[in-house]
Amino acid sequence: MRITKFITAAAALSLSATAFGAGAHGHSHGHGHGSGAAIGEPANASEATRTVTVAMYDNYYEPETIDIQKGEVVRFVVENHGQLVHEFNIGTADMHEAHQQEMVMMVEHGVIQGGTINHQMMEMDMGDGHTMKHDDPNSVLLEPGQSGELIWRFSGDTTLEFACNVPGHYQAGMYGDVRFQQ
Ligand SMILES: [Cu+2]
Repeated sequence: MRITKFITAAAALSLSATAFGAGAHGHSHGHGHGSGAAIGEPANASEATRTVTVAMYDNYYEPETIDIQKGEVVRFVVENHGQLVHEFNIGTADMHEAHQQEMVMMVEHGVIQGGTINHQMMEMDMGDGHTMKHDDPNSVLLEPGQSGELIWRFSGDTTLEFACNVPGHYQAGMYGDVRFQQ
């Protein structure tokens, strides 16, 4: 009992220390102030000037590179043609790395099992008011045969990749470059 309490306190302490450090030095990865503007932001379909279709396979994208104008609003139609659950996520390499750790937990808790997403498990309270819900505005997570949409306004201020953060997929090469045009 005492040990459990100690671990909880230590974890809380290291968490807040991390948060403080991140804020103080301005390194936030998608959840803090400022970073949203750097990677861009979600937009409305009516603002999009073109549609880009992205096909997902096991484990790669088609196309592998997407050319974007700075400030452009693009409507992505994402189709999962594979046998596994895949994600289309727009972010920096650091953001993808952080998100991969979250997705390892989703697999460990049975939220993602090969080709299926357990939505019931996703809604479950993990004990501290947090759920395994996957509702990041810069990401779509799809089962085989599903398709989804993501409308994104690109700022062009930072180097971006699109990536699948389902465990092992990024490592297998499931990412591509966003190439900004001058
Ligand atoms: Cu994938």
